[in-house]
Amino acid sequence: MQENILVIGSNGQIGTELVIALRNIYGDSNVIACDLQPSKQIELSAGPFEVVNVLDKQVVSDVFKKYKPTQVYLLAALLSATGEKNPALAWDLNMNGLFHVLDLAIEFKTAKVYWPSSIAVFGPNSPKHNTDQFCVMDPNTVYGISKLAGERWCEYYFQKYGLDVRSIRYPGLISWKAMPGGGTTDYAVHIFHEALKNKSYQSFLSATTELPMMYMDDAIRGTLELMDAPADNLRIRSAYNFAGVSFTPEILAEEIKKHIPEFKLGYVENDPRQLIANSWPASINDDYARTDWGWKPNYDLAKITSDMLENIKKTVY
Ligand code: AKB
Repeated sequence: MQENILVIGSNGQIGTELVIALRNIYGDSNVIACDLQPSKQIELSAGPFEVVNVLDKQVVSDVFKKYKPTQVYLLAALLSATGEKNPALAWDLNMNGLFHVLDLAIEFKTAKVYWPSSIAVFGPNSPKHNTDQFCVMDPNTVYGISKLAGERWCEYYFQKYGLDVRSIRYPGLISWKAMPGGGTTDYAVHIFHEALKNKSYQSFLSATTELPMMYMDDAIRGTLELMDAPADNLRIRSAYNFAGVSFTPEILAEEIKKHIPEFKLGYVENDPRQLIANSWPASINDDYARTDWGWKPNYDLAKITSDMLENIKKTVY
């Protein structure tokens, strides 16, 4: 069967790499990138692009009508730090964007929908270590609240309407092709750029703040594996816990120093992102993903660090 795949939010950190990966599999013309404006990434200009504001349901509906997508990936969202600066917009975009896509997927009989959740669904009373799929969840950011509510709606649409919607709780994602925008885990990308440019970095998270992280190559592969998994194998229709590695700024700096011995890490105090990070787990239990669709990460911290430094050096500086 020919696939027609919409990626809404194609210019972001995940979208940029997902469009490239999907086009490699399904062909350039079968993957339609959609965002508020065309991408500056040359690689993304190989296939079709549509200007789409996911909050404008008529525009989204017109794109569904034009392409009759078999799969839709909805990535447009405001992340944790930006969401706290503009809670009303974060709630509106993260919730109504999702409703528009879920409702149109039913109307246009889209076979599969992908929507990302996040470790932000956990909160200060969730277990800190090896956090389970099912546990206390009391997110205290607008982003986390919207992701937890979105998960419940995804499961609701699956149960009530039979919509095949799939989701993952992403940890902080580390990548070099596109910068992250407005997250609490962004330090783990900025640090590589600053290490190469200035041999120093001021971290907005404290030395010992441990968070779950993952290399983008693993995240994209895991996402595509989940989307390819037989529906009957999937026990989770909210969003799967998904783990790569966990580390602190201090541990990451030690790894960078193996490549750049002069590298110095300093700390900015009282950054509002610290409070968000304090409310999130340090590590995640992803047994359901491993059992249901065979998830296994390939990148440990050493491999992430050498790959990031090598690629940023080659492409940016
Ligand atoms: C953020 O920091 O907001 C995101 C996330 C963990 O979902 N990277």
